[in-house]
Amino acid sequence: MERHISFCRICGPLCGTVVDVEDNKVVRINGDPEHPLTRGFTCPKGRRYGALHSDPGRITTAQRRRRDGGFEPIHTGEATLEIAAQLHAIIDEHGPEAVGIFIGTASYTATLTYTFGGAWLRATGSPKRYTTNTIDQTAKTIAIGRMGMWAAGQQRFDDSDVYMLVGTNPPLSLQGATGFPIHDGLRRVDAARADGTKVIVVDPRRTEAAAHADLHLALKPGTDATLFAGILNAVLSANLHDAPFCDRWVNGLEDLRAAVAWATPALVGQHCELDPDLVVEAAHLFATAKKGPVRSGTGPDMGPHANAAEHLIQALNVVCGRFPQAGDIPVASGVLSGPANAVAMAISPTRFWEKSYRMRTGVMGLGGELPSPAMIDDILAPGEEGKLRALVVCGGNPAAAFPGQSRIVEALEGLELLVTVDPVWSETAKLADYVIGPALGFERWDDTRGYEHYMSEPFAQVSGPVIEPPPGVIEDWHFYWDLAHAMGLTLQIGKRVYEPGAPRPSTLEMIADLASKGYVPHEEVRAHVHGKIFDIEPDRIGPAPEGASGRFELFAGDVAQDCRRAWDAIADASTSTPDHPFLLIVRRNRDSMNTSGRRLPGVRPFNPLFLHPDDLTDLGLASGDLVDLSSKHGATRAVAMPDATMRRGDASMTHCYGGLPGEEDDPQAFGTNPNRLLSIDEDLQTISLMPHMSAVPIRIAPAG
Ligand SMILES: Nc1nc2c(c(=O)[nH]1)N[C@H]1C(S)=C(S)[C@@H](COP(=O)(O)OP(=O)(O)OC[C@H]3O[C@@H](n4cnc5c(=O)[nH]c(N)nc54)[C@H](O)[C@@H]3O)O[C@H]1N2
Ligand SMILES: Nc1nc2c(c(=O)[nH]1)N[C@H]1C(S)=C(S)[C@@H](COP(=O)(O)OP(=O)(O)OC[C@H]3O[C@@H](n4cnc5c(=O)[nH]c(N)nc54)[C@H](O)[C@@H]3O)O[C@H]1N2
Ligand code: SF4
Ligand SMILES: [Mo]
Repeated sequence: MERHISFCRICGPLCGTVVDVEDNKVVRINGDPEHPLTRGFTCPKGRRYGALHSDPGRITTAQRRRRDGGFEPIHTGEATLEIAAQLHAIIDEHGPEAVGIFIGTASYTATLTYTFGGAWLRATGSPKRYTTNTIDQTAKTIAIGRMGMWAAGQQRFDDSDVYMLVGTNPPLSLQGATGFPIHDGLRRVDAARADGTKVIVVDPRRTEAAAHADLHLALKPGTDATLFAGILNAVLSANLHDAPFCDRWVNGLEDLRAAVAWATPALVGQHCELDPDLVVEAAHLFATAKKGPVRSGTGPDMGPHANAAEHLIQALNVVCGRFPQAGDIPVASGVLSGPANAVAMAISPTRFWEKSYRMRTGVMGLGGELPSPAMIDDILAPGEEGKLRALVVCGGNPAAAFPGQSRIVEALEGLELLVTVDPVWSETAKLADYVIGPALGFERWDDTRGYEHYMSEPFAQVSGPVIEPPPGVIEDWHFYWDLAHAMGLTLQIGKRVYEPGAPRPSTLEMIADLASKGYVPHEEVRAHVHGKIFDIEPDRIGPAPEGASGRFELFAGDVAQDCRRAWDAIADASTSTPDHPFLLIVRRNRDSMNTSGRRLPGVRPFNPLFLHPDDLTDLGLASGDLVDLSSKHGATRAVAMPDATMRRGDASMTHCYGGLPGEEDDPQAFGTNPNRLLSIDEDLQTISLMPHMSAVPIRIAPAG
């Protein structure tokens, strides 16, 4: 048996692992106690990641769809040539807009995939770049586009004396984007609290984060836009905002003040189902602190009024001036990515979508990408000009992850060519014309550069293959490289230009090259197998250049309409209806990372519908009973279970379980896809087309 030190590639924390290998097979994975950040921690799916490598159902060579609908194995090189020829023919006949890419979640942990996927798409000349962003947290991007942003990013947790989290549960999702500590996070949070830092959590559920908070606002789901109007009103009417910051960097303070004046604690408490005193207490605790931001996750962004909610959440940071200043340490240490050259100044809103590519359906692009919900009509809407005909998916599973599952399935089936790069027979792979089997994490070189901005310390690690990949698989980025070569396309990454036929660098050479601006040489990082917190002094945030004229716009243009619509709807209590009395909200579980891991041996193969124990009893249900769920968009079946952290009247369930419509449905064996209760056509946000995915009215009944 050989023992290797490595790190897990399933999700953002990139936990340190000790990997035992026998006969080229991973037989055991334990947490690496010498990893300076994760110190021995792993989660259930991480400990079973080895099983994915040796899964008998793994796609170990390319697969091609036969005329009869089944698949046949094909040499990966041959498949690539056939795909290249078909893409070439489609572009020749219809132009580059006919081809597109969908970048899924697993494109991020393979260090080179995202970069090369983007380079390949650019080389085709196509603007059709779809990502998960627009079924995740686009309201943040829209808020930036309408309000502006701070060039130096956000304040660090370690520098904060208050930290407010809205609709995110980092102790479980381990999503580092909120700046809340994810490595040994709860211990660090408790230590900071013992030192006086106040943590405020806004979440309908008493999550792990809420259980470690000083103040928990268990609001009614979908009412964040009203809660934050109330918090802003409480801050502004007590003049607790940062007036010098607002004078220097902010427009529209008086407009915002007037717009939220209606949001008294009493009204807000009533609409959000909260004690009015809590609203005032949260506002005062936040605004009277010296440093520390409000940061949010998927909860408010998947809600019915995401754009309004996220705008008002971000507005609280702006009015309280909660941004790092010259001399502060930036959030990201950048061991491998190098200095961020951040300066302390506002950047005015750009409404970038107005200058973006316009789709044939009239939908606006969002800078470098298109709203994923618009992909359905891009494929299916009548008319030939500008239509999407061929799609390459990598590290994603849109057939399971998109709201309104039957619509995405219909769209994917309407393509002339669907290619996916996936190690397993995902729902999307089952619909594809070609499936390419990729090398997995323990079979390739990766470094931590892509996730450095989530790490609170100047940490870096590089890890190489610990087992040989099956002969028929290729690395994700090799697929794009080979495809470009076969299509005669030149790949460009920064100043690097790779003509077709250029010798391909090794993965290690490539990742080292991309890290060449780092503070520490790649070889030096490599020498520390467990990874290391480097003793570097990252560049401090610089002062604003003289005459910096950027300003936030707090309440301009269509923001007012979005907010009024949200406030009116919440006041009408139209977030739940007599026909659909429960509100379905999102959550994550430890067993899976979206669809990744949900079928690994030893993890729970299904996603329960969690209810408050009293709601379960009132419905005449016991733990484990089957329930029929319905919404105004669709119906499905699930396994009900009690969860005392729930509010009464809410139901929560994680996503991306179940199979394709029409496949044998067995909620106990495969789980449930809540996307069948959602729509990708109705109740979309303005601009981003973000669907309504949380706080969704549903009916729950014992299975009949
Ligand atoms: N184990 C595991 N980890 C994951 C993932 C996974 O599938 N499994 N997925 C990864 C991905 S892709 C992402 S984007 C991140 C997401 O990371 P997070 O955003 O932290 O995800 P959640 O833990 O679901 O937290 C969302 C919270 O929002 C709350 N919520 C629901 N509706 C509302 C609402 O209307 N208002 C408010 N204020 N809160 C609400 C829910 O109760 C829940 O606690 O997690 C990543 N990490
Ligand atoms: N109802 C509901 N729907 C949701 C959400 C929700 O909260 N509720 N969350 C949304 C969010 S935040 C997101 S990000 C999306 C997720 O949407 P996607 O990113 O499309 O879904 P994943 O399941 O993460 O897709 C990962 C795929 O990559 C494959 N894979 C694993 N390892 C590798 C690898 O090394 N290389 C390659 N090429 N492939 C690999 C996996 O088998 C899987 O098929 O779902 C969204 N959908
Ligand atoms: S899957 Fe688990 S072990 Fe792997 S990086 Fe994520 S949290 Fe860590
Ligand atoms: Mo996500």
